[in-house]
Amino acid sequence: MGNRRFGSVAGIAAIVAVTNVQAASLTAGIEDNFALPSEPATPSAAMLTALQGFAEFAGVSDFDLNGGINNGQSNVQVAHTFTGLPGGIISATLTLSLRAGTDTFAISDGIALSFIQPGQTDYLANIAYSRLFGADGAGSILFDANDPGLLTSGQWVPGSQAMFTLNLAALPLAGGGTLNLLPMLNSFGFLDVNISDDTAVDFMRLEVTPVPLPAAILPMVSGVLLLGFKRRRSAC
Ligand SMILES: [Ca+2]
Ligand SMILES: [Ca+2]
Ligand SMILES: [Ca+2]
Repeated sequence: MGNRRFGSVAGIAAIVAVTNVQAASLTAGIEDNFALPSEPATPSAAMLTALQGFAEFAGVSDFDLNGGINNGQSNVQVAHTFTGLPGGIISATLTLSLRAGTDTFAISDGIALSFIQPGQTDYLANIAYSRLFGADGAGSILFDANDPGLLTSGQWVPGSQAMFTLNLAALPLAGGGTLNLLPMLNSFGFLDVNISDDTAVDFMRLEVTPVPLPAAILPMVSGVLLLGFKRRRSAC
C-alpha cells in the first residue's frame, strides 16, 4: 500500500539591513613628502583647454615640483581632475599637501575648484570655489583681496608648508559662511582641482561616501534561496 508523504521546505524570510556603504578614496600623486621622481598630475582635456585660455596661465606642473623644490618651475599650476566618482555622495573631503616654492609671489597662491565641461573655455567664469592659502591683501582675478586665507592667520610665503583638509559640504568662504559643493559633485561626477602657481603639491586625496543602500528584505533558507518550493517524496 502506498504511503504518500509530501515534504515541504518553508521559506524563512529574514530582514537584512544592507549597510553597503562603500567609501571611495582617490589619491592623485603619491604621499612621499615631495620626493623624486615626481608624479603626473592629470587635468581633464576640458580643464586644460580652459586653463590655456586663462590670462595668468603659464603652464602646468606635475606633483612634487616647483621653483626651489626639486628644480621645478615657478608660475605653473598643478591641475588635476578627479573622475569616476560614485553617485549619491553624501560626504566628501579633499586633502592637499602643499609647500610654497621660492618665488615670493607664493603669497598670492591659492586653490580653485571647478567642474569644467567640454566647450567651456572661460576658466574664470566656471570656477565654483576659490581661496587663498594665506592673507595677501593685493587680490587678483582669482582671489579676493580681503580673503584671510585658509591658514586663517599669517601669509603663505616661501618655506610655508601645510596639509589642508577641506569639507566639500561646507567649504569655508572668504567672507564667512560656507559653500556646499556636493550637489555639483553629484551632478557632474568629477572635480577639477587647481593649485596656483608658485606652490608644489605632494599629493591630493579625495574621499567620498555615497548614500547607504536602503534596507532590503531577503529570503534566507539555510543558505539556499527557496521560496514556495515543495518537495515531494513517495514511499512504498
Ligand atoms: Ca614623488
Ligand atoms: Ca603666485
Ligand atoms: Ca608626491
